[in-house]
Amino acid sequence: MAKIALVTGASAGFGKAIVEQLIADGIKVIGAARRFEKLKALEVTLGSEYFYPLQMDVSDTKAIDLALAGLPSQWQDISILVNNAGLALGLDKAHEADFTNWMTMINTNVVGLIYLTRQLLPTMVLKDEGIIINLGSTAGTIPYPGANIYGATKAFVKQFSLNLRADLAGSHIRVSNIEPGLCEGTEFSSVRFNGDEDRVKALYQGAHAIQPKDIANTVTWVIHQPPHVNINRIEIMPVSQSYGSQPVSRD
Ligand code: 8X3
Repeated sequence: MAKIALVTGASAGFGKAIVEQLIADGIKVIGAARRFEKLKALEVTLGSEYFYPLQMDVSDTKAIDLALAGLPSQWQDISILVNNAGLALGLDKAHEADFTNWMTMINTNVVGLIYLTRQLLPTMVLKDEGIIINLGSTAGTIPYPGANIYGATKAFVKQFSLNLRADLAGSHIRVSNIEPGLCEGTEFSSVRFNGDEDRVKALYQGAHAIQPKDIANTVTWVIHQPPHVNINRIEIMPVSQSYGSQPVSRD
């Protein structure tokens, strides 16, 4: 029997690439996203035997409940959860940032992720089988100006992933946090910069950034580790990106 994965943010970017690669590996995938028409188009390409489109806004816990309750019985046995949905909004300093944007990031990157995990975890524990892969970010470890709440949500995701490992001690359920740095080929920066495509273009110019396929490769590599191996965290950057020195402001 093919395993069933649920991937959030499946309509584009990392999520879409992860869906495609999991299916190529023989895993059946429930692709969850807000934009149902994009999921339906994916279903046409991938086939309804292996792909189930699920309209779900992860920032809305009631929508998560409704979406899960409506899953056909043959799609309910989810043993792989890829918490990919997430976003950054703006790069403004904390004293200038839009508080609504902060709440949207918290509701999507944190509340949605923990709620969906909490909903699926009991069955995994009951069966003593499952893998949860969270999409964190280098921003969850490395501070930078303007990352304020985005980075904080990803720090939360990192620590939640590690704390899940602590809670699941003695079980065979695996948990990993994948932490990408600069990535292109997704809507991430366009969303962050509110559609300012010149700014997006400038960010990626000559950077040879990580591509969605690289993240999909990482996710499938994590899944295909032997059952006794847990990859706790993976920090992944393009070669062009590195660490910087700590700035010192002087009088
Ligand atoms: C994406 C990486 O550097 O834009 O999470 O925060 S970064």
